[in-house]
Amino acid sequence: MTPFAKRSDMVVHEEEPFNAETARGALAEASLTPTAAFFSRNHGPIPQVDRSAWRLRVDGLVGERLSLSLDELRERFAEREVVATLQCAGNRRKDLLDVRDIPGEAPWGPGATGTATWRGIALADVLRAARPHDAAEHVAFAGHDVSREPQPPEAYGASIPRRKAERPEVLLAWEMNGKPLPAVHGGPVRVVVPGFIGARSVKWLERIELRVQPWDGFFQSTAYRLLTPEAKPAPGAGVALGEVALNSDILAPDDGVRVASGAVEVRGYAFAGGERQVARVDVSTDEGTTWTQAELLEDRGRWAWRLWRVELDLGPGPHEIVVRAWDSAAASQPERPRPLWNPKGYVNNAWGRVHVHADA
Ligand SMILES: Nc1nc2c(c(=O)[nH]1)N[C@H]1C(S)=C(S)[C@@H](COP(=O)(O)O)O[C@H]1N2
Ligand SMILES: [Mo]
Repeated sequence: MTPFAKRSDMVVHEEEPFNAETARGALAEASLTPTAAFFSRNHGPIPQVDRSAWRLRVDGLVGERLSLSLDELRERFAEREVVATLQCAGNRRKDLLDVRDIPGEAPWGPGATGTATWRGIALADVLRAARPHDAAEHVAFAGHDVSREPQPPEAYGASIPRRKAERPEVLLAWEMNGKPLPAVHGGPVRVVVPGFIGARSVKWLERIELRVQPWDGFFQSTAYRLLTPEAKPAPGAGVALGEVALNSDILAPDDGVRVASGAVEVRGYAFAGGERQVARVDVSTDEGTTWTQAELLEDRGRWAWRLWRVELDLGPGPHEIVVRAWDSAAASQPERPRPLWNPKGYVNNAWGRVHVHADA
């Protein structure tokens, strides 16, 4: 049995702390990922937080410090719902590992991403009540769970720029897909930062701190930063990851399968990240010499990925199918993972690629 009420088709990378990704085929099934199939990325043990005793504190550079229970948050602030894609910066790391080893990081495949309906309140409304000082440029989130990755161990935390934190789409969420947020996804309350890497959507939220500088904990200062290939992770080294880079992948048919030759339906996702939108998705079976445009499926709003489909005519024999997306800034994806390799294995957004064999 897969723990945390997850489906048995999850790809479990680690039992403790629990780390599991969605199977490629399961992602292709629907534009909203069922909670039981949604990936879970944890840097420490899942804490059990008592809902009735839980309080959210807001402090740092504020005119008024707050300490609010779940009921008080519900009463004081208007509820909001956002459909948003979460994508881990380590999504598709496996293809970087195939280039060069990345010790200590799990070989996440295509399924460290998913899209859900999140319900709660706007972080912006809570910040307004705390009256931030003008000097506060960053909003930090401290979680309850303690990770043993940093030495000494520390509670998980992260921050986002205040200009993003004050946007209406950033939520303090207590529901996922219409149900109370499960503990494994950060219940009772987590942050959801649409358009940003998953690591900024802090689970088991306990405290919000308004700051001049970004959060100085390990997961903001040292992890989740894009380093040059030669660099070693160190506080402040490299680029702190925020907005998700444009990405797309093929979800069906699965890599390595046999299909019947003739008309083959190919499906996948594309996600633009930041405030950009998916503009076009192209699929090729000849290494990108010629391309076929895919049909973009249901639009779930500006913070959600687009699933897409295209029908290809595959003759008998082996085929390599590749995909690339274009976003509203006319940016596209790099062809190969090799030049993207970095010491922690983040942001692999090379063309999606599967190999299939068409039977006569
Ligand atoms: N408190 C806390 N928040 C966290 C994490 C964590 O380990 N602890 N992992 C982060 C990372 S790296 C990702 S990708 C997302 C994953 O969210 P999920 O487990 O709900 O899919 O949560 C983020 N928030
Ligand atoms: Mo992540």
